[in-house]
Amino acid sequence: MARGPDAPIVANATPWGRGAVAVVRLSGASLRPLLLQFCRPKGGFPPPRRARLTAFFDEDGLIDEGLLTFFPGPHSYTGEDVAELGCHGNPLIVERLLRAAQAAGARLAEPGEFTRRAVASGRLDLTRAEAVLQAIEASTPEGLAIAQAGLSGAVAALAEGLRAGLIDVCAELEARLDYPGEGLGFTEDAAVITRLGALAEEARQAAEGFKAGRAAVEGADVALIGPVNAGKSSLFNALGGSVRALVSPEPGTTRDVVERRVSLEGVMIRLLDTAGLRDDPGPIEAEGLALGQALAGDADLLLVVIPAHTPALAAEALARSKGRPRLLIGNHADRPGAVTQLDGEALLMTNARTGEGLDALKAAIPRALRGELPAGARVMIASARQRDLLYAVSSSAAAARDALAMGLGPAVAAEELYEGLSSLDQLTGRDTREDALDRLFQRFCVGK
Ligand SMILES: Nc1nc2c(ncn2[C@@H]2O[C@H](COP(=O)(O)OP(=O)(O)OP(=O)(O)O)[C@@H](O)[C@H]2O)c(=O)[nH]1
Ligand SMILES: [Mg+2]
Repeated sequence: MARGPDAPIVANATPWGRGAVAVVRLSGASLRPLLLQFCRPKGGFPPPRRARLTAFFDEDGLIDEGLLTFFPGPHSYTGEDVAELGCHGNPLIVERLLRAAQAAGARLAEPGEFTRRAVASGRLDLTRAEAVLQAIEASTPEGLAIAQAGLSGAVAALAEGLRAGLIDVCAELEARLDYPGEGLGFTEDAAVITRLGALAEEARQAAEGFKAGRAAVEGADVALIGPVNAGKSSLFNALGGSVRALVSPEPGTTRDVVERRVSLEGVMIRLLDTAGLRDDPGPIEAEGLALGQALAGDADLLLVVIPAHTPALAAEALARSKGRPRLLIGNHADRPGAVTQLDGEALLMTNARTGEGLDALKAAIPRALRGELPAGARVMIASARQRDLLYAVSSSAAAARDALAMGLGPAVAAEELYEGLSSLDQLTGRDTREDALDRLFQRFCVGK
């Protein structure tokens, strides 16, 4: 079977399961003869991009009757010939179709391979390829809007704008290097320094939006932790709006990790209730504790529930959550002697029994997940890869600015800017290193 970069590949493009229709997709250099081995379109091969009623066959006979649509390269998703076979949505049919395509010479696609080919052929830049993944993953309308902006080139345009700015300054610096004696006619240092500062700030602000973007696209995991009887399960029930976890005055009520989905201000949250911490847990409780700690270890935000009337009991939970994104909640706010701060840090006061303080908590959670955004900032990115590269661009521009300000000369500043340009190249995939591509595309589903 052909294994070259444009060898024919095939995959199921729709979710496995039963439905009105399923779509099997193929891509490759010249698909027509391959398709005609197992597709019999009624009235001849369909014209480009027009669906035609087609019988699909294998050696056992008719597989199904469906629609064949042919997208000749280079004006297709991948830039190669692409075919979509629409059939009835039954996994038995889809499997037979996949086997027939393989018998005709296609191989099963790797995850993300269709989109990877689109990048390789220049049909998509990397920021748009990431937006494809986000458009599939988005769990809120805000997330979908970010993905769609990325698809229509918002991140690519940001990168192009930064690139144009950096190249402009580079040209200016190179001119000084070429004609060192001629001070006249060149932009004053101060103006270049201001320009570089603005570029550094633009890249930094775009990077800062990552937390908010990721929360909107992927949602977030939030775990309740704290000592036994702090009121974790009571808050879990109150945040979710109905009783899902057992609540009792007996310490060690929760053993398993209980989870539910809660949407707070447009952020889709997987809320986890965990077993309470205490010194002498029984063997089953200890296992529950270990499980809870493992899951809480991966959470995006920890809600540390402190019994405000006996805050000393929360020492372990506080130590465990130190340095992690967390909110300190003072529950049992109604109890005599309830403290409202701990180590100088104000507690978010709640009474899980009456619901007091709950609205403030519901507002604080999405705020913590989104992070602080500069006023009026537009969130554009939801990819950690893009965030890291934008920070790199920002620090290159800032380093070039500082080099000029300290009088280190245009050569040093220009060197920094070339670094920044190389980060931008990685952002859009102009300079596409294989390992970065591998990491990106393995997150895709097969068939995309
Ligand atoms: N007075 C008062 N009682 C509360 C408050 N929150 C919870 N309780 C009570 O405290 C007891 C323990 O509550 P849970 O929600 O089961 O506590 P937990 O942290 O989940 O405990 P474990 O599962 O054992 O770790 C129950 O009797 C609750 O009704 C509160 O804010 N004020
Ligand atoms: Mg509990």
